Parts: sequence; C-alpha cells; structure tokens
Amino acid sequence: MKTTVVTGMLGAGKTTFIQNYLKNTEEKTLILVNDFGKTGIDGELISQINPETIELPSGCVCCTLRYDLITTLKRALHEISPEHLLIEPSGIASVSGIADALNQAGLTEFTVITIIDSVEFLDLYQSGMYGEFFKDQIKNADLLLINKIDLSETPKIMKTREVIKGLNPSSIIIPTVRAKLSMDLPSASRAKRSFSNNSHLHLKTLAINIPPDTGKDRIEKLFREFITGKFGNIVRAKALIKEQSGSYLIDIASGKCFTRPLLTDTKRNRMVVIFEDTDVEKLKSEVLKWLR
Ligand SMILES: Nc1nc2c(ncn2[C@@H]2O[C@H](COP(=O)(O)OP(=O)(O)OP(=O)(O)O)[C@@H](O)[C@H]2O)c(=O)[nH]1
Ligand SMILES: [Mg+2]
Repeated sequence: MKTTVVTGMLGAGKTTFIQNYLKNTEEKTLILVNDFGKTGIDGELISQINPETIELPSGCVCCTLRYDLITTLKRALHEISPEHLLIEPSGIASVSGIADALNQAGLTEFTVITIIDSVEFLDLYQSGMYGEFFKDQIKNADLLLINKIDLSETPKIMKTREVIKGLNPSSIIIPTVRAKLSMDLPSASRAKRSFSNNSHLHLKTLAINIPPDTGKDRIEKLFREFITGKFGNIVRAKALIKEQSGSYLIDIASGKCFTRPLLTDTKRNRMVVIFEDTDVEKLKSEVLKWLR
C-alpha cells in the first residue's frame, strides 16, 4: 500500500489537491481527513468524490487525536485494504507529529507532499510568525507544490522557490494552479526527514450551524467583513450552504473569499472559523447576531 501525507498551511490547497488527484486515479484509495472544529467540512467535500473517506474532526491528529489516528488507521486498513492511503491533516498539524503517529501504526514508508500558498508564504515566513512550523512542513517534503500561481506574481513565486529550495534541496518542486499535478506521485521518499521538531500551531476554532434559509450572498458578505479585520484576526473560514440555486462552498484563503458549487447538496448549512487573538464567545455572539 502506498501512503501519502498531504500537508501545507491553512487554505494552501490540500483538499483541492486531493479532489483533483481522485478524479484521475483508478486506485482504491482511502482518505483520512482531519479538519478543524466539529463540522468536518473537508470530509464532506472529499467524500462527494470518494466514499472511502474517514473523518477525524475536532482536534489535531499530530497531538490530541494521535491515538485516534493510530486506532482508526489500524482498523480501516484491515477492513478496507486500500491500494493507496491518503492523509490530509489539518493545516496546523506538524509533519513530525503525524510521522510519529504513522510509525506507531506500523507505517514507516510514506511520501509527504507539502503545498505552499504562493500568495501568502513569503510574508508569513519572513514575519517569523510560523517559522519553525513551516520549516518542519518543508524540510520533510518529498514533493513541494508552489500553488495558486494564478493569484500570485512571478517575482514572488521565484523567491518562494528559492527559499524552499534552500530549506529542502532534495525535494521536487512544482508550480501549480489548483494543485494539479501532471506527473505521478513520487513513490519513494526523497526527503532527509528531521522529525525532532513537533511545532503544532495553536489557533482557535469556532463552529456554527447556519439557519437553513440563509443564502450564500449573506455568507459571502460576512466573510468579506471577516477579511477587513473587523471581527479580529480571522485566518481561515469555510462554510457549506444549500440554497435554491444549489449548494456551495464559500471560504476565505490567501486573504480572499472564494465561492464554488458543490457536486451534491450539502446535508447541513454550517461554518468553521479559525482565528487568533479574539475571544471565542465574543466572536460567536457577533456572528450569530449577523446571521439573525
Ligand atoms: N485561484 C486559485 N484558488 C485555489 C487554488 N488552489 C486552491 N484554491 C482555492 O483556495 C481555497 C482553499 O483551498 P483548500 O484546498 O480548501 O485548502 P486546504 O489546504 O485544504 O485548507 P484547510 O484544510 O482548511 O487547511 C479554496 O477556495 C480553493 O478553491 C489555486 O491554485 N488557485
Ligand atoms: Mg482542507
């Protein structure tokens, strides 16, 4: 069985990569996804394409959910016998923590794909805010995708390449749009792994059920307010909305709001918000007031 861990900062394009990858493979693939909050949005998005999807929502597989990851993996591998196991940890998980958990589950051979958001990477990296965390994701990668080049600028993309090449000279580096790969995944591990650094990021999460009669326009408007900083430092937000015209994913990534139609209707209108600084209860009451 091939095992691939798809890592990368919040909103870099991990789920998009998996969705595109699944469309072009015949392999029996088991996906294990660990999303933020209790809402499990990525699990629903991926299971619309691949029914063999297991969600570990709420918590982080590199630390609090490590035991759950190990037991779930052992059971699922036994029951499903996939040809390929693909894991999407949440954007705050450290590769080191995941690697430890995989080792404990008896999986010692795996490939790490790290997706870099070319719009935001340099600013975040140079600010030093997530320094060690980024380095851990980059140094342990076998394949690095410099993603969202359609939204970025050439000098920025070149500089990003230079920085990540410096951190991990042995990795394959590919610029991508929507994390689309036109090559096979590397089968053998190339990275000289350094699993010493278990630097998980600590951000806050808020999950909210959205009333069924809320249209997507209303959520897009709220998310644009989020981007202005009026509600505090919101790092990432995503919502699933079903309205008369169909169902949609609305999200904030790279400081922008995106809306995309879903393949099938969502079962429940909901959102998850990932943020720093602001108090959870305060943000919750402000969002609920907005939705009323
Ligand atoms: N324009 C553009 N949008 C992209 C690209 N890749 C991803 N996106 C969009 O960026 C947003 C975030 O992508 P996801 O695939 O959900 O990112 P993620 O890494 O899975 O996010 P988390 O799991 O929340 O950390 C979505 O709205 C995607 O449609 C790209 O190359 N170009
Ligand atoms: Mg995702």
